[in-house]
Amino acid sequence: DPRSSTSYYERYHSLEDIYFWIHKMAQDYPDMIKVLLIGSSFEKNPLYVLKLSGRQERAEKRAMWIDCGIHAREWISPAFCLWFVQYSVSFYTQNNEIKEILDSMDIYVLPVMNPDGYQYTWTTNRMWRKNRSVRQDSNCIGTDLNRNFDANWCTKGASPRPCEEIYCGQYPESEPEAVVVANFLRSHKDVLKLYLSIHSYGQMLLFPYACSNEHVPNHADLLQLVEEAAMKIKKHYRNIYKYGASAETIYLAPGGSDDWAYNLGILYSFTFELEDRGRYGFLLPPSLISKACNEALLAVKSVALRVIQK
Ligand code: ING
Ligand code: ZN
Repeated sequence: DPRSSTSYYERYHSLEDIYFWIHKMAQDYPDMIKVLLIGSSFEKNPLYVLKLSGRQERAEKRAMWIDCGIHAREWISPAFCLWFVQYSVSFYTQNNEIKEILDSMDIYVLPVMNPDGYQYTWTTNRMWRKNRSVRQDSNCIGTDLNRNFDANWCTKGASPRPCEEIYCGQYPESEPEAVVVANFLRSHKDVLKLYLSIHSYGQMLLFPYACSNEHVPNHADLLQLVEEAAMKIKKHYRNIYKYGASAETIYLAPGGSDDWAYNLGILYSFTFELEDRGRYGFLLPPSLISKACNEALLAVKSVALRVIQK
């Protein structure tokens, strides 16, 4: 069993390995983990969600969502989803914070939202970002899934040209991966209180809007949550994370999943950009996985606990 070595989570894993891990985790923790097949990618790779639940059943249980691997080359992102699931099930009894979170909210984790692209970064091109969808009217492949959601779709900060890295697709939700996620979020919107999307790199804790320079109505509230999370990271890991509304902290980016989730009514919606700040960029070495994941874990727990208190 590869997972009996603690270093399983300090390495990157192929898509095939991750699929194996998903089923093994569900077998090993049948009381806390259910596997949901929510759809499939352009190349028909399955999109699995792990539903994590605490052992204490409470009435009126809310839920949160975490997706990883929207962008193929951001390998630390799926590594974080694996790290998070493992942490949740193995520290549930020992860590009061994760217990409180899991007893209050079901956690839906999508470890690899862009499986085709992720696989392609393992076999062919390590720096691939988009999915791998093919169009009849262009030789270029792939749509940026984080420009394909219906939030000021394909305005400034996205491109209508299929050969570009930030290609928005033919229309909002033209891509199977985006539709599958959007449908899942739509059908669970009454229970979902928190949406998290994990990217790299840049060390930033971001919230809507990315698609406009407007401030959202609960801007101050969201700012307070990410400021607190960034302070905790600074204190525990002596590392600096920027935080704020995406458009003013990183750049204008229409069609992103967190803006769309926010507009759907999930008013605590975030995108976290994990380590680093550019030294290794997307090629973060395995020896830095644990620090990157522990920082992100601290931020996720901090934000989730605040949302529970609301
Ligand atoms: N960054 C994100 C991107 O898709 C972002 C930034 C955040 C866009 C929130 C939209 C919404 O460009 C990376 N690294 O992918
Ligand atoms: Zn990204």
